Amino acid sequence: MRCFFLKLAIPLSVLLVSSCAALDGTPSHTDVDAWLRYAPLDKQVARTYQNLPNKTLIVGDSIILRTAEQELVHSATQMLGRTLTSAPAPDGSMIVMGKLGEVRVLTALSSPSRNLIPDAYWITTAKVHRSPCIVITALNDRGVLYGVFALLSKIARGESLKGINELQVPSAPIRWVNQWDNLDGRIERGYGGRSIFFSEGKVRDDLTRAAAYARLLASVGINGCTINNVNAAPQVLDDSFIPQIARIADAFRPWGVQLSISVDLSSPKVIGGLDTFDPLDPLVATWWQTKVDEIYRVIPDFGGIVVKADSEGRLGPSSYGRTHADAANVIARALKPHGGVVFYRAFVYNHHLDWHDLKNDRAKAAYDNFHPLDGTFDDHAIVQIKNGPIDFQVREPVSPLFAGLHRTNEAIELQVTQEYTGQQKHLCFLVPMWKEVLDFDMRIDGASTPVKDLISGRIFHRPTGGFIGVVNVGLDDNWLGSPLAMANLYGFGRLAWNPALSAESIINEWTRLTFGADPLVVRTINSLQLNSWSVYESYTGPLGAGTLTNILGNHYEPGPESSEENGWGQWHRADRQGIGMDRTVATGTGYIGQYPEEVQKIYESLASCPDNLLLFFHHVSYTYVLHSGKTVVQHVYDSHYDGAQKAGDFVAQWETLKDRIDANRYADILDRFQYQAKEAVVWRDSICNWIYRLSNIPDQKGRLGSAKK
Ligand code: GCW
Repeated sequence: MRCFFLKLAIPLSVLLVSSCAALDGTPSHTDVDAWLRYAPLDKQVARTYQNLPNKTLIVGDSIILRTAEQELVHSATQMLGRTLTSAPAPDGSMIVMGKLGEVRVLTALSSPSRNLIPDAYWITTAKVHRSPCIVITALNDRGVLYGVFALLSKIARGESLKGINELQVPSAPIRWVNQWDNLDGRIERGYGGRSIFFSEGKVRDDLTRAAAYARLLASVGINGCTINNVNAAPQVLDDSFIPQIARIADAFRPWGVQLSISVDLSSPKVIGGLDTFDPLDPLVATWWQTKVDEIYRVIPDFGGIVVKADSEGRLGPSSYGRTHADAANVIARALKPHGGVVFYRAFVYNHHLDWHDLKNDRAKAAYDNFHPLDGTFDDHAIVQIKNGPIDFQVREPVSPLFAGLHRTNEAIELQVTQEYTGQQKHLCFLVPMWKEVLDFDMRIDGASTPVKDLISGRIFHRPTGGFIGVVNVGLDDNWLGSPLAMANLYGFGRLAWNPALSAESIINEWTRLTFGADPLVVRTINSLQLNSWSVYESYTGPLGAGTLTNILGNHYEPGPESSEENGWGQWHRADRQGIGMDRTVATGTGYIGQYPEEVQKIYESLASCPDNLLLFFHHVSYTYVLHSGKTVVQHVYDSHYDGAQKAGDFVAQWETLKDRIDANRYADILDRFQYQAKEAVVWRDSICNWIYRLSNIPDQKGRLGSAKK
């Protein structure tokens, strides 16, 4: 195989992360390229781009613009089978890239259809010295890079560029990922190998994968990455560590990805030599300011700081009787002069709750802790809120805190790494779930107030806000440990950019980019992905019971009993009479009272509570009849048998793709589906057996033979 783009002046970093594709159309890939494989197009499709200029021109100069041009030259060359080259000056028909003001010096552009904002891009056509050109422009360099990726994505998917005039605006300024990497190289809840950043307490010498990660992130518009675990080691702020982190920022910079770090709130004491970390102590404030200034000296585009405090054993402001706002603000004030932000996580709860007390409820914790502080956080602080009130379960209602902060910036935290949803061993495409969360209408004051517009800051006119994805990619070739799971990372980025996109259109893009245009391949993979969340839910945790996994161990195997009778508060309250948490205002924990009135009404009444969240909100008998007409216990049996059957069917669906995709990926994914099919049966039998033991009510269809012990 001959690597065509070797002839071009491509920097080593780009070469190292790129696949060397055959020009004869033979599919070739490396997993590392994920959806950026840019496979050579079918000759006929390639011909439809014959009018695409062969020359590129950047107007202005910056590292990001140069990256954009190199990406365009090498990727378009690879797909189209003809050489694009960078022109030093205007020269006939070209693809012109640059900031709007600078491009306008070269050519008279019409007005964009909407106002551009930072990171938005506009791809249009114009004449430069009478030659027709494609123009990719934006207010900032990063926007130009995003425009280049958008153009390449269109070509890769065979979309026409005729008369292109497209302006895309991101939904929110914050579109970040978090990595839970430890400095020793392990990753908390990571299923894709060791850290791409750290090894043995140091930043890795070879940061090739960090650069490749930034490229993937930039391709879907993600503009920030927090590199270390929220359970942060204080050493990350050591004077000797900061220059090491700066090397990672250097790897990110060409792709416009801002680096940020998680810190331990007790750092002023633990590594700073002070005898306190009280956020209201002036010495502590000075310590944070000095530390942040030191970081900006070596990382001028540093993004900010993430804080997990007073949660799961982490120290926090409660040590000094201070509030979360006090803790967030001391760091926010240090960051403000540099334009950085602090993300303060709302995942604060007591994990020693008394389970005997039926009024206790972990789900109430975020709202109880943060709602009273609304309006006391600085503008450079953002409260980072997990999508649900518990912890990334397969189904939860949305966190009521999204509606509980009107004078505070907020960001939603979604989990790309499948901690409770099959750990990349089971297929579980999460975009349909995230869509439900983002589209959920909180009905604040009876008005339309969907979560996506609350987090963007649009509803309450907040200066900032947005999206955080906990990703946890690792050194494995396919990043997340499974090729199909990469659709979740792609989907997270696309939704953060535009939450109005449908799950169908997102997966359709991803499949075409990753597997090509064969209609059967596209149809089959799209359908597998789109069905996977509901299938996973049906054989693991239906009716809003939460994932019935082993919460004390690996969060993977079935283990419903592990949730009960301990302080973690993930109770199902399942006994011989019934199952479910009574979270009503009338008789339960009162959690439902944290929602705006119209939403409260829906959940409080059994008549209007949706079946899929019934056990989250209500304690009912096993014979309670659902809206579907089935009893709870029969639904559990049916859903587990149905789900396991569907997971088994995934194998046959995949087998229809034999010889239609490359043999390696075909075989690898087949193995995974075969494994999942077996695991789904283990889940089915385990949960059916459990509910039978509790309820003593047999399956009407007499299927419990294999399950009943
Ligand atoms: O769900 C829990 C995870 C922890 C994680 C924590 C958090 C980083 O099991 O591993 O810790 O959430 O989000 O802080």
